[in-house]
Amino acid sequence: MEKIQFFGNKRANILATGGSGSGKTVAACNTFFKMAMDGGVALGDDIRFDLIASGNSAGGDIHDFAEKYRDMIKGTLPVGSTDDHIYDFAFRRNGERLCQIRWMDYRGSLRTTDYDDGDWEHFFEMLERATLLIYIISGELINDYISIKDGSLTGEKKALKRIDISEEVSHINTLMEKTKELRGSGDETPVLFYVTQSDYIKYDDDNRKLEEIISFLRANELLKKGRKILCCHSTLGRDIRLSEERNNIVAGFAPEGFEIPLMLTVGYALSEAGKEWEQEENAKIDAAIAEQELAVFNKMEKKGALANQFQTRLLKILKMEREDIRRLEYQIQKAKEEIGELKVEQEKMKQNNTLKKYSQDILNYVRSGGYACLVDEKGDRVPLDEFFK
Ligand SMILES: Nc1nc2c(ncn2[C@@H]2O[C@H](COP(=O)(O)OP(=O)(O)OP(=O)(O)O)[C@@H](O)[C@H]2O)c(=O)[nH]1
Ligand SMILES: [Mg+2]
Repeated sequence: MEKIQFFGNKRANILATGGSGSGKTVAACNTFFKMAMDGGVALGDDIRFDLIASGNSAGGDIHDFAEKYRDMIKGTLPVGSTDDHIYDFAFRRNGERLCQIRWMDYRGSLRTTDYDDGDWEHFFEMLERATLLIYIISGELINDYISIKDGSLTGEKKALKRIDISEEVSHINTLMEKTKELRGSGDETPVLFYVTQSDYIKYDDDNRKLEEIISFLRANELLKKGRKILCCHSTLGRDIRLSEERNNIVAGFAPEGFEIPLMLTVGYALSEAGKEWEQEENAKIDAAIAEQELAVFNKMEKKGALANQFQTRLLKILKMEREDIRRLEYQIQKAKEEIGELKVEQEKMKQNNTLKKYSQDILNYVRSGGYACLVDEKGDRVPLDEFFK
């Protein structure tokens, strides 16, 4: 097995912000099962990624997730959360632990009133440390936006849906401002707009869904400058049918896309850790190269001074001095060779940056699914590869 070359555990923090009923708990549970069942997810024949529960409450967490998942298979959806919950996971690649993950699933009621000071502190702490800034938008809202745009919603219904959209956008803007306050205005943490319940979007094609999500973001001025902006979507089933109260699944349970926010988060964390490691190694090798270059410079000066001396004195060079020059020439040659070897080592080190390589594998996995895209501040699509650069 390949050896990991970083020091200590890399960490990723996940906080997907969204209102009550936006699908946070469904997302946590389905992500866990997608990544824990059948040995996780695969990239080609040789690479597998999976998730294990870790930490003191691992046993209880697995049990809770299993209960919820069993209920969903039998047709019952989770009731709204009454408490916040922190999950600890370890992300693995071919059985090797790569990254510790802390995932906060909070009760969306924080948008109403029942959060006390302690709850807020907890939430803000997570907002400050989250690896990506994830904003959940319901697929139903995106569909309302489409229906307003294409004229299929009119009159009072349209007016009401416009308020719903504006309420949601206001929440996101407020959160964005709060995040800036906590992390400083120079913060460049990437933003992920995560559309849950994407079965509500009237177009089945994934690309079309993503186009409509981007159109929504553009129309509502949510594409901020100076940041990488990602979009993705998930659903409990493309053709899912729920009961009228929406607490039961009538047919079509076939979850899709839930692992994508996790994969994007871990990929980004590993790529940042890889960059950090490379910078540290580079600095060490750069220092060694500078030392050798200084040695070459000093010896050239000494050699120059000796040669100069003979010329000005018009003396014949002494045997002892000739040996001095030869010794200096030899040392200069050796130092130059050493510099060459250090430069080769530097190149090799960059190629052996396994953290970057692993993050690239994760990106390749995400790209193969078509549930996510990267856009610039104008909303134009950019190749997903640019995300980790
Ligand atoms: N159609 C559809 N409905 C979904 C999907 N995911 C979640 N829902 C609906 O959304 C409801 C709430 O999902 P939760 O995951 O409990 O939402 P939450 O964000 O955790 O809500 P709180 O815990 O109250 O903050 C579910 O009971 C379903 O009715 C989906 O992919 N498709
Ligand atoms: Mg919940």
